[in-house]
This record gives sequence, C-alpha cells and structure tokens, in this order.
Amino acid sequence: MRRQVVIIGGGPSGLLLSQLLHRDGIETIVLERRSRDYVLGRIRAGVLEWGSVEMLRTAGVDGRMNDQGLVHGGTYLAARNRGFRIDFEARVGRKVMVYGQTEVTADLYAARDAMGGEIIHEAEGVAPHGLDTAAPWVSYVKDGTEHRIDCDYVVGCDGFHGVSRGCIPESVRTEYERIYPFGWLGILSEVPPVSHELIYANHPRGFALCSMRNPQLSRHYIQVGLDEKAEAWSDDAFWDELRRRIPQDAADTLVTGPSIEKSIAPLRSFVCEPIRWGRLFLVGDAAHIVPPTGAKGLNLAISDVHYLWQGLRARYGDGEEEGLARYSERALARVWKSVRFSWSMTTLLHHFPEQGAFGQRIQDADLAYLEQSEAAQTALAENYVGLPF
Ligand code: RFL
Ligand code: PHB
Repeated sequence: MRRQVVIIGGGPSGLLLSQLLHRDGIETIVLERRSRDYVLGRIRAGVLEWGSVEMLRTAGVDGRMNDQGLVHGGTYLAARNRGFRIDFEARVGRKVMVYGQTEVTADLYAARDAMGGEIIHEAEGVAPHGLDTAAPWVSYVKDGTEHRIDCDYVVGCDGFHGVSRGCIPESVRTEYERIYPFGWLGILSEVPPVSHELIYANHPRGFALCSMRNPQLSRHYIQVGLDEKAEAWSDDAFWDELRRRIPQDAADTLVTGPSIEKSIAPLRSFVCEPIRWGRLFLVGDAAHIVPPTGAKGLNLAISDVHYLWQGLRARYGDGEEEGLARYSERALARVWKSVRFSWSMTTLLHHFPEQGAFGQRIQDADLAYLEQSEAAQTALAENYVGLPF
C-alpha cells in the first residue's frame, strides 16, 4: 500500500491534518492505536482560540460548533474568594469559543467519514522506518496481520506517549521539561455553570477552575497533591473544596450534582526540539505539552497543523519545499510563547508547596496589579485569545 502522507495518531491534530490535506487532494491514512469509542471518551480541552475556530471552519467542520459553541468575550480571575473580570473584547477586540475537544474530535470523525477518509483503529505496534531516506514507510499490525505503507512523509500526531518523538535520534533531539508539584482533579457534572464565563481562582488552599461544556454541563477542576487518588474524593468533598476556593458570590450560587467523570491530570511543560527530522514531522502533544492553566494544548496542536498543512500543500502544489524546511522553526517560535504563557498562568494561580507566605503575597500583588492595570490585562488577554499564526 502507498499513501503520500501517513499520520500516526487519530486525536484532534491527526484528524484535522488529514481532513485539510484530503480537501487539497493529498492522500493520507491515519493509524490510531485505540478504538474510536476510547478516543471519543476522553474528556480534555474546553477552550478554542479564534484562530483554532477559523481553522476548523477552513476544514469544513464548524456546523455543530457554530450552533452549540459558547462565545466568551472575557474571563474571571479570583484571589482570596473575590473575582474580577478581564474583558478580552475591550482589551484586544477578540474572543474565544468554549467547545469541548470531545465534540471537536467527534465532528472531525464525522467529516472524515463523509469524505471517505481512511482511519485504521486499533493499529498495534505502529513503527516508522527509513525516515532519513527519500522512501520512508510505516509498519503496523491489525487483527494479527502485519501491514506496510510506503509514503513520502510521516507525521507524528501520537500524543506525549506516542512512538514518533523517540524516532528522532537522541544526538539530534533536545528536550526541555518542567514538572509541577501538583495535579488537577477534574469533574464533569450535569449542572448549570456557576458563571457565564470561566473563573480561574487563586486561593491559599490551592487553585480552582470553573468551566463548562454547555448550559447544562459544568466542568470544574481543583489543584490536588500528586499523591492523591480521584476515587478517594467523594463528590461532596469535591464540591466543598471547590466552594472554599472560588469567589464568595459564585460559592453562594453553586449548583452541585453527581459527577459523571472524575480524573486527575498531572501538570507538565515539555518541548522537543527540533520537531522535524528527515521525513518525520511532529505535531501537537507529540512535540510539546503545556499545563492546562492557559487552555493552550489543543490550540497549539491546531497551530502546528496550520504550519505543516501550509508546508505540505506548497510542496504538493508547486514543488516549493521552504514551508516544510522551516516547519520546525516556525511552529516552535509560536510554541515557546504559549509555553511561557501557560507557565506564567500556572505560577500565578497555583499554590506551590515551597512558596510560603512571601510567595502568596507576591501572587496577591500580581493579581491586584492585573485587576488595576489595563496594560497587564491587555497582555493577558492577547495571549489568552491566541497569538497570530
Ligand atoms: P492526543 O489528543 O493525545 O492524540 C494522540 C493520539 O495518538 C494516539 N496514539 C497512537 N496511535 C498509534 N500508534 C501509537 N503508538 C500511538 N500512541 C498514541 C492516541 O491514542 C491518541 O488518540 O494529541 P493531539 O492530537 O496532539 O491533541 C492534543 C490535545 O489533546 C491536548 O493538547 C489538549 O487536550 C490539552 N488540554 C487543553 N488544551 C487546550 O487547548 N485548551 C484546554 O482548555 C485544555 N484543557 C487539556 C485540558 C488537557 C487535559 N488533560 C487531561 C491532559 C485539560 C486537561 C485536563
Ligand atoms: C476545560 O473546560 O476543560 C478547561 C478550560 C480552561 C482551561 C483548562 C481546561 O484553562
């Protein structure tokens, strides 16, 4: 079998890239390790930058998002149970879209099916070969039979734990990493959101976030220790802890209910450089991870897809190789700015074990400055809504 581009990983970045390339007449095949139900059962990102919204529109997967996505013109930050609003529209004239990654992925699968896109689920032992030659190929096993696909390019969209990144020789690859000393315990619950926009709360007991998926479905997170277990948190214990950390008016009106999903995610910043080696390109979480505090992970995956799609369509359109040659440098320039922003939001809003009373005071002062300074709000808003591609 031969395809022009083999994409490893059927998460949002792999599906979006295959959709965009297919619309340009470039043949792709997606190899996904898991079943479709498993991929669609993962609860992850909730906020799309406007550039991401436009990319999904370009890919023709915006129908449900246009109907059901919630456009937010600002967000709340809170310190010590008192919130204030950052007005994105007033500060930078832009907005974000609250629309879950689960929905984005479902829309992408529907669009790939409608176009007859090839996605092999439960592909085991996926392995790229010959990446530093002009004739790379990928092998995998499906239902006990080994298959081989020859191709021009291999794209690693296989997330942080995928096989692709490790194919770049260690002598070429540099990895930058910071692991944070806490995680996020998240719950999904069929109750109305506590506020019409998100609330990011700093509190001496730890960070909390009130988010949503739709007017009847709330998504909330609290900072927890790395040794904690989701099963050890009853729903009541979660709601009580959330109430202690968020603004008083929100705590007073919080509607609680049973959780329909509960899990703990660790927080990490990670960047691999370069993200191209020979005929291999890394995209999204395969190349970099950010802590979720800035809502950037999915959006960075989409901006990587943008640069690579541009490079591949120029290569197949008029034989121009420059976009591919500069993919790593262009994508990483934007990645590092989002890595910085996610790190700074994480540092501003979480309780660090070693921070002490001095650290808490610095955070209080930083948040007071943000509340009072239009300049500080503009910088936060500009980053949150998304820097240009
Ligand atoms: P994914 O989604 O991890 O998909 C990778 C796919 O590759 C498959 N795979 C393999 N397939 C074949 N062979 C192998 N050897 C394979 N190894 C892995 C996997 O099964 C999977 O299907 O990566 P992708 O496409 O790059 O997308 C990245 C995003 O998923 C991620 O950045 C975001 O979810 C991060 N994130 C957020 N991003 C935002 O932009 N806004 C947010 O509000 C936001 N909130 C979050 C988040 C991530 C979270 N968690 C749990 C990590 C909130 C949370 C809690
Ligand atoms: C979410 O709704 O899951 C969400 C929203 C904003 C974030 C992180 C996660 O910064």
